[in-house]
Amino acid sequence: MADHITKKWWHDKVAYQIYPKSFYDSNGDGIGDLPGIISKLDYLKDLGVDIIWLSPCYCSPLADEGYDISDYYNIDPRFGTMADMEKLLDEAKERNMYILMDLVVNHCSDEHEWFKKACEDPDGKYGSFFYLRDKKEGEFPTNWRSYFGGPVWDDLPGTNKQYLHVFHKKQPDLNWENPELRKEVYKNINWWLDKGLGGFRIDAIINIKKALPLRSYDPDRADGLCSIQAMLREAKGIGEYLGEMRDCTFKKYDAFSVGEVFNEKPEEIPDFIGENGYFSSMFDFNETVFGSSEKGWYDAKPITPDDYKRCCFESQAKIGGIGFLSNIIENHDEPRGVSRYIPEGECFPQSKKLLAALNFMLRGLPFIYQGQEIGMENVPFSSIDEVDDISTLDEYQVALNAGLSPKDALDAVAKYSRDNARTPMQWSGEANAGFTSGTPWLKVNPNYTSVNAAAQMDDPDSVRSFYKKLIALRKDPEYKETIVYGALEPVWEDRHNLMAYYRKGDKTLLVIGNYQMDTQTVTLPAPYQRILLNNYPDLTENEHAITLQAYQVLIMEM
Ligand code: TEU
Ligand code: CA
Repeated sequence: MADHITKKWWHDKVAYQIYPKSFYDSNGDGIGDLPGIISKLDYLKDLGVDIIWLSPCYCSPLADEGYDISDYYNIDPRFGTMADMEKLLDEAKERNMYILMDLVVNHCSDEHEWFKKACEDPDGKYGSFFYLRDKKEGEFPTNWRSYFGGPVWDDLPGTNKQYLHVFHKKQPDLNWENPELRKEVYKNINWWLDKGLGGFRIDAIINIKKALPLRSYDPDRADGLCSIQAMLREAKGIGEYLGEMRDCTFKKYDAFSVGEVFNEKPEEIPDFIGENGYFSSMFDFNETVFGSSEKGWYDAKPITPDDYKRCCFESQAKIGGIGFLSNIIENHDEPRGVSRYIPEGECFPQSKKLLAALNFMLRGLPFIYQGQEIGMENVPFSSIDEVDDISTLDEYQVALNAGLSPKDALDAVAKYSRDNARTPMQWSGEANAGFTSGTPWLKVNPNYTSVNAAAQMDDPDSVRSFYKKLIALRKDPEYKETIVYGALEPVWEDRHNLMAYYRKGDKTLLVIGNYQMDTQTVTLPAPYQRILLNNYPDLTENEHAITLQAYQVLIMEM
């Protein structure tokens, strides 16, 4: 399998996502910042991290927490200065680490200079950087519903036109049909790569290609609007732009790029992440989108261990040896994975480690989201007033409109709120979880007294220590080739609450997890040679039969 793949510098790496606002606050203003990140590089190095993806820290009004950029060439003063960014790049390099920034170019902020100029002269150069349409009374140009609720059209201030925003109204969509706009984007990417960036995570990129001419689709809710998906299903030819972007930027630098790609068709996978694909990798969202409903979060169906297994194996089969998925348990848009993928009431260190091992050993690039390595959990929200995230606020309203009581609406959206992942990183059991000496911008999860990094650093049985062992195993010269390049082969697929697979390269490894509280006995097809990792101190064996304890997970060499 490895034979036909050209080896790349990033294949054997381990990545870690930082949400700067919530990682570590160095100056007591309650907001995480770049100097804070620099001061924690050794913590990440100790864990074994190679690549760090920073969620946006460019100048931004923070309407969508930085995913609304008003200046692509500067750091927002709340996060630090360009000198801090340069220092971060230097310090990372010294530790053989790579920094990725977030490339948010489906849209910019309505406070970006381009947008201001478009308002001043909608028929001029910058007007054509956006999607503008003449305003008609009582009718929008199309009936699309924004991802954050409401119509995608708003008045272009000071004009008789309207502009398109598939996300928030402070995030006007950029017009990728315009070669001048594309040139500006590539210029910016190269400017950052010249500074020594390792690459980019590429935000919401499937949205850059609109089906033209823009038109309405059948409404799918009582609001008379339709999901953006209806339009995206019809949009053809995104590859032209993505290929051009690759050739004008990443390729020249051998940079790493990971795309936020949803809904790719199986036949498109080689174009996206094959040899000379548009991106080095793309995220696997099969597990995160499972159970989602067209109606909204309130109607989503929870995922069971068997569903989780099926989703992982489906993605693995789809990609095969074509390229490398980036595997996640959570990110800044999702609830905490341990609260989502482990049935309610069963979240404890062993089950957290099981989830870690099952995900980490999949073929692909492991991405860890800040706090995942210490087993951070969802937040117990007691009021919608505690929520900051615009997406959750919208979904709460959708739930109320559907007739849910305020309490039921809160319970329903709390499970999926993006704020679950955005509470401050829990560094210690001290005030504010050691995140800030001031008042944190978002309430700290009250469980920080028991779940925090300080308590786990020197405990060999902690969740963090388990992650550290998983990372070390991936880098072990004995097993690296197999873990990075080896094929994945599911076993006992139909067994309830058992997730097991082989990784086959120059070695054969068996990963096996008992995804439940009850014990489960499995007869191994052959004796194993050794156990490489076990989340329990021992293993119950009888000839070839092993009996797994509650949420016991093993990595064995066969
Ligand atoms: O997310 C894109 C996206 O489509 C979603 O993840 C989803 O619609 C949203 O999270 C609904 O809750 C990216 C970023 O990851 C996200 O943080 C930004 O808000 C969004 O793009 C806009 O830039
Ligand atoms: Ca700060």
